Amino acid sequence: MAAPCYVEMSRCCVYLSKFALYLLVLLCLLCVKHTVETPHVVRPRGVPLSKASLYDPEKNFGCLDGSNVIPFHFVNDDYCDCADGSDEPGTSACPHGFFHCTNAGYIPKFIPSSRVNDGICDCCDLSDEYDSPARCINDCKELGGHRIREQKEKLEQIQKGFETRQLLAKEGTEKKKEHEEKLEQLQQELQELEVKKRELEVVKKAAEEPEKQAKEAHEKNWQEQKKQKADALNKAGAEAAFPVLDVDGDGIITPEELMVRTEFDMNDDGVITEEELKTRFGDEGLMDWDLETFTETMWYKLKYIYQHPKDEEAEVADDNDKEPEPFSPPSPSVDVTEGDGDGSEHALDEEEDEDDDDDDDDDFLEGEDDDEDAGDMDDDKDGAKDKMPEYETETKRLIQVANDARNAYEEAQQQHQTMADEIKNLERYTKNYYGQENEFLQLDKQCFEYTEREYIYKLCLYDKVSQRPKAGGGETSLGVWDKWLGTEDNEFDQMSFSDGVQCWNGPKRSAKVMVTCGLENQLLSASEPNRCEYLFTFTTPAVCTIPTRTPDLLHDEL
Ligand code: MAN
Repeated sequence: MAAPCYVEMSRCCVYLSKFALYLLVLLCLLCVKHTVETPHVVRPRGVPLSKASLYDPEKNFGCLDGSNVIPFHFVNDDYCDCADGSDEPGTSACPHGFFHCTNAGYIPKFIPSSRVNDGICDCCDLSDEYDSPARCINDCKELGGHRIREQKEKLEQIQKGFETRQLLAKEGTEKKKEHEEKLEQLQQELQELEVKKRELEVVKKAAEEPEKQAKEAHEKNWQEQKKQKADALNKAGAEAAFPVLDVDGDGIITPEELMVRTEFDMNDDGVITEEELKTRFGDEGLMDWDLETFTETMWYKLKYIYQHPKDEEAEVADDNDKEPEPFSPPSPSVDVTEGDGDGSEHALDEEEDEDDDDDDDDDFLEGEDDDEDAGDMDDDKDGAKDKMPEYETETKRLIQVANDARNAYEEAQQQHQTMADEIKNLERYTKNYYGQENEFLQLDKQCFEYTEREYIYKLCLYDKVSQRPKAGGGETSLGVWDKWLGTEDNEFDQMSFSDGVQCWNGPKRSAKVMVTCGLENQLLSASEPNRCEYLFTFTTPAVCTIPTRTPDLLHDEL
């Protein structure tokens, strides 16, 4: 590169007298091309404004790294005297030096000294190519204008985001207050409800005891009636069968008389042996019976096999091939369903039995025939399942009182549960941190999705993060809400979610969400930088703050 005239002059200065030196330096200072960078602050070429004071033409120059002290006219003489290149800020003489472009109207910058006058314009103000054939246009103003427009747009965005954040904060604070008041009120009500619930439980227990007793008494009475009825039916059956079986009419049924009954013939050979009687009826089959003992004992064994003559006739008329039907005794002469005369019990009615599937609600008021036992077999045989009579008026009243007490208690219990759930839900607003001004409260539990190549990711703030395959399939938990991971400058820098589904042969899944200012709440990206560790970016106006410093370029360096 051709050395400029001032360099030659500088080199000569070394050999001239002190006077001549100062004179020359003065002349050099007058050379605009050599030293004056801007009309405002005089400083050697390539020196930034911030370091101008270190280059005092009235003094020797101390290399900025302290490596040397040289006469000031050695500065920018195209000869490298300082190890850090600070004596040659405006030439390419020093390998480690830097040239500063002021780039008035745009961004000032440093370039390596080697790029000075290398034929390529690195500075938009062209100051790096002051002695080169490079033909460039100074476009600093245009670039600066463009940048200012960009900065303004950015500022407007930040301003808008900040306004939304202020709105979020306002609404969040109102909501928080609302939640706190509601929580306090519900906690108070819950205490009152607990007292009420305990009282209602006492009332319920007090009402259930007499109800239980009355129902048990009623049921006991009913069981007794059923037994009486069964006994009566049994007696009637025995009395009807006895004269038939007592063939000689002497008042005693003997084994020989039983042997004439074909229905007792086990092997259908027409002959009934003692052995057959014994097999059918045990030892009793070989004993003699009068009416009383027959009714009490033998009839029970015999009645299911015995065929009354009337039945036999009907059978013959009906169908000879049919299997013999068991004996149906005539109805007892005593109407056992009759109550104690106060009209509170209703007569048994087969039709009513068909309504056995009464509503549960009525079960308290109407008896249920759910207690059939062996003693009721007579009834069963007839298909006449008796239904327990209605409860008496007083019992009904006691049941009603107990029902009301139960309902009131259950209602209080239900209210208690609902209230406890609501309290639990509201308590999360006191546990979670939504910011000094509650700017994040409105985002609580709000969910956002991001779809990438393989998965659909879902982020629910203060709740969970999950992943589900795009092709279909279940959700995998990538973590539940853990905490904010803040920095000194930004408490809402990242969200942390942990304790997700365990990775096969690996850790439990976890996720971090980087949060930045944006006009919309939006999940912008999702990735898995390490296996089962997920990274998201999320924008929200909730973190948009007005910068304390306006962007640099709005203030150009003088
Ligand atoms: C699933 C997904 C992936 C994860 C693997 C680990 O395929 O949850 O994100 O890397 O499991 O086995």
